[in-house]
Amino acid sequence: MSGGTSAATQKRRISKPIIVIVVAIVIVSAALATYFTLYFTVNNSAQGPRLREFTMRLQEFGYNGSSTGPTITVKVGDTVRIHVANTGGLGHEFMVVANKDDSIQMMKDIADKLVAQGLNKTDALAKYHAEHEEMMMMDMVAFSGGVVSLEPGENKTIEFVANRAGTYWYVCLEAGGTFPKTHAEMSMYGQLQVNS
Ligand SMILES: [Cu+2]
Repeated sequence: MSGGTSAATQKRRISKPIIVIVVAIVIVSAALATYFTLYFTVNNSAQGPRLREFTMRLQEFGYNGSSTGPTITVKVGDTVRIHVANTGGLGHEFMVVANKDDSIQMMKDIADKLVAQGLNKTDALAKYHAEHEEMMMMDMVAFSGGVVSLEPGENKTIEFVANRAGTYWYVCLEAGGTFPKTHAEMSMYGQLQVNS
């Protein structure tokens, strides 16, 4: 008789923890479902800042196999990460500027000045390069971090925060192989649209 009682007690002792475990699993599952629903809602929201990634292959003279590059469209506050590869045979750069025509004109003026000085092409190009570096250090680049120079075969990544709305441009103002013309004058540019 005592044997039967102890078996029933054992049954009750086993079933209680099982109920606790099942309830715990249900609570944890509900919490996880809520968390992931919220997580994806927040991350897919068009309102908040996002990380936007792009790939640009640079070659003579353009991007991803075309002449002028594709328009990059982002929103104010987005972090823009661009994987840049130089698949061409010349040195190139990827630089985001506020005004394409002003930037080209600035470098054209420098090139013309060096030509007028009667320097040979190698010396002129070296001086052009030095002056261009100086421009890049100053305020030619529209967003901090929005510039990179690449030798043939190099891959680099740039990242910047598009913190102001407007129409910007990416250009290559290198002049190797084209001096006194810049690569931008050979269609090496594209638009960056930052929407508010
Ligand atoms: Cu170039």
